[in-house]
This record gives sequence, C-alpha cells and structure tokens, in this order.
Amino acid sequence: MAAALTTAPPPVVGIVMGSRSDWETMQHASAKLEALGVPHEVRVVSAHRTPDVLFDYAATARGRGLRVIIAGAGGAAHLPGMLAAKTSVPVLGVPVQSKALNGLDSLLSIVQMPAGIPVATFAIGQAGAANAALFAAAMLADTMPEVGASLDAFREQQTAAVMQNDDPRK
Ligand code: RP5
Repeated sequence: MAAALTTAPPPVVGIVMGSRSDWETMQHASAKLEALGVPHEVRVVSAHRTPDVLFDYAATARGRGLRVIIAGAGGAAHLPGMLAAKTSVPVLGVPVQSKALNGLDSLLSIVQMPAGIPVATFAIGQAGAANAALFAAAMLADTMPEVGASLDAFREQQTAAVMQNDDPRK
C-alpha cells in the first residue's frame, strides 16, 4: 500500500519580527500556536533593514490565507504599524524588551498609532508574545472550532494547575 501523502496545512497566522534577536521573545508566540494546533509561519522582516520585504509581506498576506499577523519588534519598533498600514489583515503588536529602555520605547512605538491604522498592542516581552498567540487563537475560533476547543482545554488546564497548587508555602 502506498504511503499517504500528508501536506502541512497552509499558515493562517504569520509571526514576524524585526530581527533574529527577537526570537527569544517571539518563540513564546510560536510555541502557544503550536500547542493550540494553529498553522503558522515565522519570518524575520525588518521595517528598517528590509523595507521592501515588509511591503511585499503585507501585500501578499491576505491572498496567502493569513488571517492574523503577530509582529514583534524592539526599540524604534515600526514593524507592526507599517504592516498595518499596508494590509487590512489584523496586526497584533508585541513590544520586545529592549536593552536600552527595557521595552518602554518598543511599547510606545507600537501602541501610539494615529487614528485610522489600528495595531492591537500587547504587554512587553514574553507575556505579550504568549498572549498575542492566545488572542489570535480566539479570533480564529469561530471558523476553526478545533482551535476553539484547544483554547478551552488550555484554560481549563491552567485553572486546574492553579487550584491544585494554591498553597504558596508548598
Ligand atoms: C529592531 O531592532 C528589532 O526588532 C530588534 O528588537 C532591535 C535590535 O535588533 P538587532 O540589532 O538585535 O538586530 O528592529
């Protein structure tokens, strides 16, 4: 019997970051999506060093099937805002904790968008990356019920883990 050919489902979430150095933070978004069974891709796309790649990524995002973009950047963090300016695919911005200003620069760069071009902005660092992934999963749950079920299961496990260890002295 011939082995069945399996092809990976096309990504519905794009995780992009301004530099490879952002992966330490953004891997937490990828890990959460992986755990929830959300097909996603991961790319380095820099607003400053590869602006043409950014424009192309944004221009092709919806046509390639992406329904959410999670964009992480640090410092003068223009990546999420510029992507949002060039595509109507919802952009979730993750401020990466910068060395110089601890990520406050990243946060303000991402959150202070002018009216008309929204970026949903998350917490600085690992928590923001993880929550952006959970938020993306919630956005997808209406049309991807298996993702909604995974999200429900994750929350139940999280609640149970807290309740089973509710004495901090132990
Ligand atoms: C930003 O500059 C990146 O998002 C990164 O957080 C920061 C520093 O980049 P590297 O100098 O580490 O490549 O564009």
